[in-house]
Amino acid sequence: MELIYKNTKINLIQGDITKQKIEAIVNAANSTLLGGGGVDGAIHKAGGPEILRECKAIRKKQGGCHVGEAVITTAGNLPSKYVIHTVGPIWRGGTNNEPILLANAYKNSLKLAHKNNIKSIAFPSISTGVYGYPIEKASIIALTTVKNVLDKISFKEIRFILFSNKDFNIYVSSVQKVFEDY
Ligand code: AR6
Repeated sequence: MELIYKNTKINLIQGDITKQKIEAIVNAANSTLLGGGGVDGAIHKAGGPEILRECKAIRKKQGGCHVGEAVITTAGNLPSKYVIHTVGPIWRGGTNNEPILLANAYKNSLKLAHKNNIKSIAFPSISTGVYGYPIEKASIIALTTVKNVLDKISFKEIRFILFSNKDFNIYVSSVQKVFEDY
């Protein structure tokens, strides 16, 4: 599914983020930046050791990555040029600042992309796997945050890569809610 908002193409695709031919992909990492399961594991596996090497260098310099923040590395053997690693919040019932922290993860990833002159970027559904964030709520935050950023910064394309058909359908219905007035 595709729509245009303020000159930026927003695309929802069911698929594997490691297969995307796009300037930058976003990783749903953890604060250690040392890899893990889910999309993080898939990115490191497909991208090769260069990504972990750069993550370790960032750890040395700044001690990892806080929840809601983002860092950038090479994409190694992936078809992209960069991986932006961000850390979403762990869902703890929703009253522990989870919505703001999740919005920050999207916002800071986009700001870092802009700083690096990246025009096209693909996101997975951050925090909705191992970290347990309910995807209906998370998708509204993801899309609202992107919409708010696009009111200030323009990109060529922002792609959401949803791993399952169920997740894809939830994002499609959230797009209709968030962009209904558009
Ligand atoms: N392409 C696109 N989406 C994927 C892929 C893929 N190849 N693989 C999984 N997903 P998760 P989180 C989806 O658990 O909840 C890691 O261990 C998945 O179906 O990867 O932010 C990190 O190291 C789900 O919808 O990330 C952290 O410790 C979404 O990606 C922790 O998990 C996010 O699920 C982060 O948890």
